[in-house]
This record gives sequence, structure tokens and C-alpha cells, in this order.
Amino acid sequence: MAAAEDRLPVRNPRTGDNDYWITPPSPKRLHEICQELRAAQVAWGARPLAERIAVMLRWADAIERHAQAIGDAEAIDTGRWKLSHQVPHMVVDGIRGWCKSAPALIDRALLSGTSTIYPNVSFQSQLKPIPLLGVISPWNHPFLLATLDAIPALIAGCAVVVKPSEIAPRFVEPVQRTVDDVPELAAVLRFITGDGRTGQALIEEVDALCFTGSVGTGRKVAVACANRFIPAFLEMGGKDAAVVTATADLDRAATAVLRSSVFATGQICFSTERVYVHESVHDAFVQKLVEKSNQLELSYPDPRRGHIGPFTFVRQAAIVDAHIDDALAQGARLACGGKSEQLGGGHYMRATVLTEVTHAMKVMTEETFGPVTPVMRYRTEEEAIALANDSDYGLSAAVIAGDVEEARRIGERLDAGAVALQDAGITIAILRDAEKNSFNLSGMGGSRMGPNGLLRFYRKKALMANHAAPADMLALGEA
Ligand code: TXE
Repeated sequence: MAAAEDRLPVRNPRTGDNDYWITPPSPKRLHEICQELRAAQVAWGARPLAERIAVMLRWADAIERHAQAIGDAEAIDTGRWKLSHQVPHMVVDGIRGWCKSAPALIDRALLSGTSTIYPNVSFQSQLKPIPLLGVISPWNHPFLLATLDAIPALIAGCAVVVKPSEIAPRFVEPVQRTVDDVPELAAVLRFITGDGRTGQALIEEVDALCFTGSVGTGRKVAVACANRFIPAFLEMGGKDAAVVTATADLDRAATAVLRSSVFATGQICFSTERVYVHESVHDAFVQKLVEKSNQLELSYPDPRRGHIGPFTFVRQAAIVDAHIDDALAQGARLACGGKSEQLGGGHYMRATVLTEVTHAMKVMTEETFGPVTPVMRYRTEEEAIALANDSDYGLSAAVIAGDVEEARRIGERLDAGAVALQDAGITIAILRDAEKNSFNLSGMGGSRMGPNGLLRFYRKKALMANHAAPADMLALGEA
């Protein structure tokens, strides 16, 4: 039984009150949990794929049954009503989608044939699941990011222990009920709550780790994983650029840029965080962007109305304010929006557009993670590409041009893993279909999307059979 002082308070992003508590497992208990999962994984990994898929599909059904309760909990976690209630269905689609695509992509990864070096040797590959995967996830999309990597890992045959962010852990209770509904799954999937200390302790227990979060924490996680020589798959956010060319349909461009900047209060890793617009259309674009921005309303006091909810993480409001202050102090102009405002204990911010920005400003270089769209003019295509690539990050990007071909020409030269053409912020579209790498500080460890999103959870083995007499040392002579 944990002592009361071991509990961690959780703040409600709409009221500002601490109205929920989590109790991290002791290191001893965490070790026991991981041992239980390891023991159960042996049978789970040995089951035929079709059986694991059948179990996962039952989990999807259970999530569907509990969708309302999960959505309600996540709505308190994040302060967002509508999206929080969509997320359980997105997770269900994710499970069903991976279950559908897994057999063929695993089949394609199983190679067999004759050696091109030793013609008498035949080979066959074997995929051995990593026994225990740890997932450390952030607060901005609690259920989605806790399960994005866990779902394909479970299908691959791993056991998984997930440590969601201490900022938004309420969803765990109703999700645990869905896991408990499927005993075979409950044996190999566990959610544990806690802060960075629990995350750090978890790394000592697992055989591979998936992390989503900040660069600073990602670096600590990468070092801890390197010390143990375990594979680490890290995604650390971005500073996604959007390029709008002179030929672009400006209404389309403003619609795409605004949505991808302010959706979920800008708290998405692939939010648009900086925009480069050709000088000939800059003013007209900004006018449209401001007009559209001014139509958006805060989702306060009724969480079911409006467009922009509170900051989920209270410190984020201060970070966003600091970025705006820094930009204004260096000569940026506020076209609309402005500072965060406190309403009923929550921190909110209207859709904010900044112009006359430069790369000397934090708002153009550091992850802002708020509903802010800084717009900078460019003169030539070369300049636009150079500006977009002048970043410590490289998660996603966008190009809105006169047509797809023009957008593709620019997009091919951008240093980012997923580039939206004629739209922005649509990275999730390729979840199971195409692979993408993070550039620079945005991540490491191979694609979490496409076939590798699942195949990375296998250790690849090769079994080789020699069908002729083995080479004889006596016959080989001196090497
Ligand atoms: O992330 P952290 P935070 C960015 C965003 C935000 C900043 C900080 O800019 O302002 O990150 O957010 C666990 N060992 N993003 O503080 O600290 C922690 O408990 C192991 C971008 O939430 O990185 C949580 O579960 N684990 C991002 C997880 O790491 C540790 C999404 C992430 O926390 C740990 C969220 C440690 N030493 C924030 N310390 C995106 N773009 O998707 C903490 N953790």
C-alpha cells in the first residue's frame, strides 16, 4: 500500500485545481510488474499471429464499449471535449487497421532463398519479438500517443508497459478496464502512472523503448537507453514549416495553415509552427489568415462549443507568452490574438498571427506548442527552401503551391520526414502506409509509421542450412 505522500497531484486544465492523484509503483513493484509481463510474453509471442490478432480485435471492441468513459476522462486530462471523445474511436481504427495489414507485411519481411555468396547454403529469416517494450508518452494526446507504438508492438508479439505523462493520466483508469475485459491482453499490457522518475526506472527494466516528448527529456532517455544498449525510438516534436508560393490558392493556403497551427490549441507535434509566404502574396495571405483566425472562438465556458480549448499543460501558456514577447521585443507585429488569458482557472489563447518575424526570434526556432502562426515573407524559391530547412527540427512540413507538381518540387527539397502537399498537418494519413524518418532533433530510431512501425519490434534472425559438405580446414590450408 503506497503512502499518501507518494501520490502525485494532477491539475485540471479547465479549473486549475488539483483534483486527481496518481500513485507511482515503487521500484520493487515496477520490477515485479515487468517480470510478470516478461513471463506472460513467452506464450503471447509464441501464439500464431492470427490468435494475437483475434485478441487485439476483442480489445478494440472493448474500447468501443468504454469509449464514452475514456473520452470523458481524456476530456478532463486535456480540457478538449470533441477531440477527446473521437480519440477512442481513432485508437479502435488503429487496432483494426494494424490487424488487417500485419499479416501481409510480416509475410513480406520473411525472406528465404539461396545465398548469393555460398550457393549451397539456403536461408530463412525468423522474426523474434522484442520481449518487453517500454512506452513513455506525453500529455498532449494522452490515449493516442500511449498506444500508437504499443498496438503494433503487441501484434508483433511483445509485452508492453506504458508510462503516460503525469500531466494527463486520467484516461488510464477507464482504459485499464478495457484491458481487463480481455484477460489474454491484460497479461501482456500494463499501464503504470508516475513522473520522470518512474520513466527513468522503466528504462532499466525493458528491452526497447519508445518515447514521445521534449528534446531535453528525449536526450536523457536516449542516454539511458544507450547505456543499456537497448533500441530507442524517439520522437521529439518539431517546428514544422509551411511554404505558400505566389501561385497558391490563398484561401486554401490560409485554411490549411490555420487549422494545422491552432487545432488542439497547437499542441500537436506536427502543428504548423512557421509559415513562409512569397512576398507578392504575403499581405493578401495574412489578411485571409487573420480574417479566418478572428472567426475562431475559445471553447470557454462550455467545453462543447468553440474551437480552441485551454492549454493542457499550465507551463505551456508561459512558454507561448514568452515566445510572443520575445518576437514583439525584436520587431514582430501582432496581426491578431496575443497573450494567454486566464478564464475560470484555465489558460487560453486566441488564434494568434505574427508578421515581420525573423529567425532571431524564439517563435521561429523553438517549439512553441500553442495556437500561434508566425508568417515571414520570402523572395525566391531557393530562399523559401533555405529558410524552411534552417531549423534544429525536421518532423513534418507543408507546401501549398499552384498545383501538386509545383508543391512536390519544393517538398522534395525540404528536410522533414512527412511533407504535406496542398495541405498541412496531415502526417497521420500515412500511419500504416509509408515510412518517414525524423530529421535533426525531431527524432531517432527509424520510422514509427508504415511497415517499419511494426517490423521494428522484431529482432531479425537468419537460419542458414548448408546442403553440401562443410568447408574442411585441412583442405583450406593457410588462411
Ligand atoms: O515533456 P517531457 P513535457 C514538448 C513541448 C513541451 C515540452 C515539455 O514543447 O513544452 O515538450 O513537455 C517522461 N526519464 N512536447 O514536460 O518532459 C514524462 O513523465 C524518462 C513535445 O510533458 O518530455 C512524460 O511521460 N522519462 C511533444 C514524458 O517523459 C521521463 C509532446 C514526456 O515528458 C523523464 C509533448 C526521464 N528523465 C511535449 N522525464 C510532441 N511534439 O509531440 C520525464 N519523463
